[in-house]
Amino acid sequence: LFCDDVEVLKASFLEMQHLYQSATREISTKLEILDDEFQFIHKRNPIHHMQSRIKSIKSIFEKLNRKELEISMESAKANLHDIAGIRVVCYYIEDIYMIAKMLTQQDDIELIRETDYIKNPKPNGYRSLHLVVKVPVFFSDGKEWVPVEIQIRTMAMDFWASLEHQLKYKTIDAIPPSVVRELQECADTIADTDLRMQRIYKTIEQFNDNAD
Ligand code: 0O2
Repeated sequence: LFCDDVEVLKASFLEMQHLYQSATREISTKLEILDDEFQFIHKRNPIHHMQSRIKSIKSIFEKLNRKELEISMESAKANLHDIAGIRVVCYYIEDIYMIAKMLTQQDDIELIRETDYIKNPKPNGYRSLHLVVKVPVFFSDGKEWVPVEIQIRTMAMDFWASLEHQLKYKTIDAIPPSVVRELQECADTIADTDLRMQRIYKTIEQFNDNAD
């Protein structure tokens, strides 16, 4: 690339970053409002914490390259749905579906794709609910619908995914089959514990309702 090309690329990346950051802020605010309302009504928060990130220019280009797509900002905008990402970590499994439903029901949100890796975990054991939604971002000269990938999972699912991600990143070679199996087993144990914790929560809730 020539110097001028690099400068043009940098400028268009900054513009794109601003666009996706604005979309992320909109979705985060919507989620915070839902979390606050739930706390007000039910006296507990469904969301433990949220993280958001904009994909770096390096990983955008790596992904385009991997998918054998044209390497340009236009191509990234047209082909990648996960330039902006929000991870929503919930307390219980049922909170995940409730948050997803309350968000996608809003009339300025367009649901593009839903992948349920909780009902259908990935072969390695990965679990999360993935949504791709589009949200309108308004600027001085018009509006643009911007896609955001939302990963919704429990704290337990997040614990597994974070460690597995780190292990994958640290392993130079392919992970040995025995370790793959052990990771799957850990994911199953964690999923089972998630269900047990939810049952405990329901029991306590019932107990409190009966005491009222
Ligand atoms: P990062 O750094 O987290 O962003 P797509 O090409 O996007 O249409 P893709 O890439 O198959 O389809 O999307 P998928 O599998 O639905 O979800 C991609 C993201 O989910 C990943 O982003 C991870 O964040 C997370 N994820 C998916 N599978 C796994 C897994 O097996 N383990 C862990 N730890 N996370 C997973 P990136 O871009 O890979 O990375």
